[in-house]
Amino acid sequence: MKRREFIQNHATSLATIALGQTILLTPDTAEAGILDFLRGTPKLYGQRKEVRRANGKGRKKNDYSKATITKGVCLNCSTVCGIQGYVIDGKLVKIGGNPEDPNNGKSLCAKGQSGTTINNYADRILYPMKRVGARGEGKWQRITWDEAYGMIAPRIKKAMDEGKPEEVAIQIGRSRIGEEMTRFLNAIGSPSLFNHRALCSSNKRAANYVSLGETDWESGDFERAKYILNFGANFYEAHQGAIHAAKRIIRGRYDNGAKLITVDVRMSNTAGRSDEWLCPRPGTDGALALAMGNTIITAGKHDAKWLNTWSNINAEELAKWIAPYTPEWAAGLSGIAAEDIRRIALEFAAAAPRAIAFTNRGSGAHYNGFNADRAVILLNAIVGSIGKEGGYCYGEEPTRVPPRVFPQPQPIPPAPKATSLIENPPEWPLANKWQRMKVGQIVYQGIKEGRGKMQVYFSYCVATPQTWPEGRSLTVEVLSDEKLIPFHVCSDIVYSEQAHYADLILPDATYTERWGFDTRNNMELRDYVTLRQPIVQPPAECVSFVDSMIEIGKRISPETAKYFNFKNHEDWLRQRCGAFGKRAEVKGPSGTAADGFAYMREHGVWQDMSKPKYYDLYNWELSEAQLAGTRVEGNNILRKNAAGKEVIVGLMVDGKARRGFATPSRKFSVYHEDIEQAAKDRKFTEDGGKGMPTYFPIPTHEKMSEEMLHLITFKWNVHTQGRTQSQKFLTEIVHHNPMWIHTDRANQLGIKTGDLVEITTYRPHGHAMKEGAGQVLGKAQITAYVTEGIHPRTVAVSNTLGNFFHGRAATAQRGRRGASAGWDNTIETEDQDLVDDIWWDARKGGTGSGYNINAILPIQPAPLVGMQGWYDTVCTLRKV
Ligand SMILES: Nc1nc2c(c(=O)[nH]1)N[C@H]1C(S)=C(S)[C@@H](COP(=O)(O)OP(=O)(O)OC[C@H]3O[C@@H](n4cnc5c(=O)[nH]c(N)nc54)[C@H](O)[C@@H]3O)O[C@H]1N2
Ligand SMILES: Nc1nc2c(c(=O)[nH]1)N[C@H]1C(S)=C(S)[C@@H](COP(=O)(O)OP(=O)(O)OC[C@H]3O[C@@H](n4cnc5c(=O)[nH]c(N)nc54)[C@H](O)[C@@H]3O)O[C@H]1N2
Ligand code: SF4
Ligand SMILES: [Mo]
Repeated sequence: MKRREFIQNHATSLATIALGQTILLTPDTAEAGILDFLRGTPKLYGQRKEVRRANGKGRKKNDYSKATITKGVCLNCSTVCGIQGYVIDGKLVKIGGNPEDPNNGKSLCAKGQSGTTINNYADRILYPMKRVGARGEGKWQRITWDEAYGMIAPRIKKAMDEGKPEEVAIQIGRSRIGEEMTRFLNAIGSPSLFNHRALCSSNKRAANYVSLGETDWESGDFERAKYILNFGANFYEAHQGAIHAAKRIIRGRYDNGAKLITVDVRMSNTAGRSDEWLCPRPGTDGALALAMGNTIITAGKHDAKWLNTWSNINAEELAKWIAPYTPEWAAGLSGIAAEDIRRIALEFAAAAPRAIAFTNRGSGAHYNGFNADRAVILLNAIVGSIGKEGGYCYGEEPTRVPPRVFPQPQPIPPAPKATSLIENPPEWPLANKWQRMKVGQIVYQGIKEGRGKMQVYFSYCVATPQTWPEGRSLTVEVLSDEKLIPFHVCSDIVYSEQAHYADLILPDATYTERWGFDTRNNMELRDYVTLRQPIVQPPAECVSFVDSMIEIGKRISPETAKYFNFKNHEDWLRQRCGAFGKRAEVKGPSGTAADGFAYMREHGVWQDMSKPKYYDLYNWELSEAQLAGTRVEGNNILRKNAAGKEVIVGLMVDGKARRGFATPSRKFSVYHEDIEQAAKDRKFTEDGGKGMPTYFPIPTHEKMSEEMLHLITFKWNVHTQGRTQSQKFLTEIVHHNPMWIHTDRANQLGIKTGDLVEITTYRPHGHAMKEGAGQVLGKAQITAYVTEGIHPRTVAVSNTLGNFFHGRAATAQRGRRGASAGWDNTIETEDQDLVDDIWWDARKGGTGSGYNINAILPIQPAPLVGMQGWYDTVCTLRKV
């Protein structure tokens, strides 16, 4: 085949590839808009020329009374809403909320409803494929699953035989199969699970663990709150519990008269729907929170009794320590008037305990974000709203499927003995302290520097060239290098940014075609577990990645096979329902795993009603059974020796044995010894070295010249990172992401909406990653959107768009999929919308597929915890 013919086939003919046939899947000249962007000269802001055939002529209306309804779990974002799918004639035609789901009930967002487009997606990968050209050239050959497994299992065995199991690694994004991944890697003996948490929310998670001891996530009792103080969560559009929080906050506001204050550097949809919007300078949320705490304590409106009983720093000590953080001091840093800081702080205190101060990535995705989030959580302690009705609540281990109810099948592989400097980099001692959060953004740097070798590198549910900082430079450089990554197996559902750099592509089942248990924090303050089950069967040769892992595990060696003693993922989950089948609420006829599994299939969810709601969890009295064998030692702490291990079980308060917080002091931790120690070990002095929540300026911001601006990113309501761009209805709504710039700065620079602007970004200053500080990282040209709705010193570009791959909707490539042999008729033959209606195609006068700003965002892990300081980037602008 000549190159030209390959190009004609292009990515659009993926579904039609025959066994043994070769295909070229690389961006061609047709995608000039995108390639131009890479070279820094994108097409200008185009106009929509052709009108969509919007009348829906010839489309059949669905009769939902004829539909089969199956429960499942959405995964178009990490909120994991319970869903029910409506299937007519074997096709998933509609997705609604699972009314039994305690978190979202019947509510779903637009992305959730778009889930019907991913199964019949005409640009989907349907067969295993191996690379036949050079890495990244895009030349693929269809192979059988047997061949694919035959390429993987012996390579893993070789690494194990050489005593280097850590050289088998899995890179994951929003996966929701953590337990399955862990079993697979533990069976091999590898610790190398590289996850996304440092790119996502590890500062917030660490702040919750430090303060509360047992959870990474709060479950604010929003519905009953009177005052909601939101530091940088955009829950009307994004947030890990978007629907869950938003619907309760709406009820709180409209049924309960709650006031909502949003701190954001940009007029997000959440800020716009709040009673007040505070727009500080980026990275100063921690200063605001501390000054609010100062105001409350100075005015004597704090809950001294709560602090003296439950905090490891009493009210008097706290008052002394917080004294320097005055509203005037915070006003100087943030630009928010001291009188507003005072007023809001006192309103917050007056509403307590029905008052919640909480965070998300706006406060957390910074160099000082761990401390900012600790300071915000502290506000709840100061007013005594922790665990109270209408306050800052949380549950026990809310983000794990409870093993007491759904135990893993035996034998369970032991934790690996091997270690990996990439998985656990010593520069960030708090990254893996409470939870394996890792420092995902330095994985490629680590591989490049030879901190760890890779023999087999899996990627799953991740699109690092798109979603990681320096995604188009360092990330692609390492992914392309066959010496650094000799064998890359990518599991995906479409030919993605990640798949393009693989050696083997495994076509996965989508979240409406596969199995899994899932859970997250429950806003109803009870443990709950959901079941993801196939609503429809996967098309062609798509296989759920967990089933592939089981098959690989069985093929490596008898030693690994023994840990995969089940037929498939479905069987594995059924086996986990043994104890569950005996529970009273299941009421099965046989009291077996089959009954438990049938219950989960029918309801899609189980909620533990046997315990009270988790209000005042720390104040729960210990039962006789829990008290057995305990002794009281130093600071009223209850300890016991359980199977040779010393454990802390509670706290004596006013002569009663209470559960307390799961911290070393058994109290809410304002101070934390692990932080003090970690800072000392790493010679990190900027936080004052006292283990207390504090504010310190972001070094990169300290060094900004007058012409420099903050560059932040944000999430769209209809898109999720690297996952939704291929979904035509969502991409039809949002496919363009111009740079927001404030009117004043735009006027200064002579920039109008629609003008082309060149952004230059710079490498950060600061602890642990010092190389090249202050140097230019990259340049990109992008169109401007002038607005009052952003901080005057800040520009903002949404992440998510600017795809090179992911099919026609994502790359804005209108036209036919090439026809060739091997078409599988179990899926739709062609999608006319993709053929005719991609009106945003730049070649037809549209705006194209947008910009991938991650190409020019620097890697910048925060001190100690290692979270990516996404919103610390600085830039300069030039009108083109
Ligand atoms: N600039 C900037 N960058 C960011 C962020 C930001 O705010 N700003 N946010 C960060 C955050 S919070 C996160 S969590 C990360 C997430 O980053 P990623 O984990 O990379 O993104 P996802 O969207 O979760 O995953 C995208 C990939 O999963 C594939 N996929 C989708 N469904 C399936 C499936 O069923 N099976 C398989 N095997 N693959 C599937 C998609 O095709 C795509 O290739 O991005 C980070 N990147
Ligand atoms: N629609 C949609 N929903 C999603 C996702 C998605 O991609 N799209 N992703 C899911 C995932 S993985 C995650 S982690 C969550 C993230 O959910 P969120 O944290 O709610 O969303 P982000 O857009 O990452 O950041 C929130 C806000 O921070 C603001 N911000 C930037 N700098 C600052 C600052 O210094 N201070 C303050 N106060 N605000 C600042 C931005 O303008 C933005 O509006 O969303 C989840 N849900
Ligand atoms: S918030 Fe939307 S996309 Fe996210 S899980 Fe829920 S319905 Fe799905
Ligand atoms: Mo995330």
